[in-house]
Amino acid sequence: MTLVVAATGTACSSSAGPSPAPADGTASSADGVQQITVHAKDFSFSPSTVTVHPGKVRLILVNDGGGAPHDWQVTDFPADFVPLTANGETKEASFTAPSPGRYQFVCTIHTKQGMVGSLVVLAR
Ligand SMILES: [Cu+2]
Repeated sequence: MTLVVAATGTACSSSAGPSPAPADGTASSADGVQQITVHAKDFSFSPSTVTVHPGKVRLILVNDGGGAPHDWQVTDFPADFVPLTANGETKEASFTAPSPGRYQFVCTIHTKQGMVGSLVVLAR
């Protein structure tokens, strides 16, 4: 009989496991990429404040209705943006969150209607 010894070291996962999607705008993390979903409805974002840490972020925009298309763009640093997303559609963009601070994001075609929000980057 051969005694099989696990050769992979500890079986301990370095991951704390998937955290449930927070409702407060704090990004969850998968494969080292922070992921956050922002809903656009009528002329507002929900959540209107998104909290991340420096590093890669995948931003998913869901248009929940109200008729108008919406996009999502950070205005305070260069970043990929989510292009116009029609009613019922979901689109995404990835960008790298910069040093800690508070940055603004907008729907570029509805900024005047107050369709703005805050991207808060916390220190690691
Ligand atoms: Cu909009």
